[in-house]
Amino acid sequence: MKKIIYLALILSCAFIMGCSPATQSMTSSTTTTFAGPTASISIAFPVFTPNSLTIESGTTVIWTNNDSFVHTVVSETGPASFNSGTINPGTTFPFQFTTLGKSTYHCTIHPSMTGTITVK
Ligand SMILES: [Cu+2]
Repeated sequence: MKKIIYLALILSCAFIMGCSPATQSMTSSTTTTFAGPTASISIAFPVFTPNSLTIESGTTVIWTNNDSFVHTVVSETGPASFNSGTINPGTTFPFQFTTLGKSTYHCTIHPSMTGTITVK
């Protein structure tokens, strides 16, 4: 009986290790459906790609962290105000733009990472 418990322990340890973030694909992300058009921006140090994006009002911009580092997306100037908080590797931050004009943003962890969203 003790052997069975010991074996179960080994198996559960192997299972937990197999599920650790280090072995997960960094490109994995959840699929979410948004109303209206969407646009995608990739986050990978040291840049946002594209770092300059023009969209129509009502578009939801989805930033995806394709990096192995944590990043943020925080508005700087312009009509849109947003703060993603921490975006972990492999996760996304969506924000719908409804006000016309040009907004700038940056990553608070890497201030040299900047971008602009222009809503027409
Ligand atoms: Cu960053």
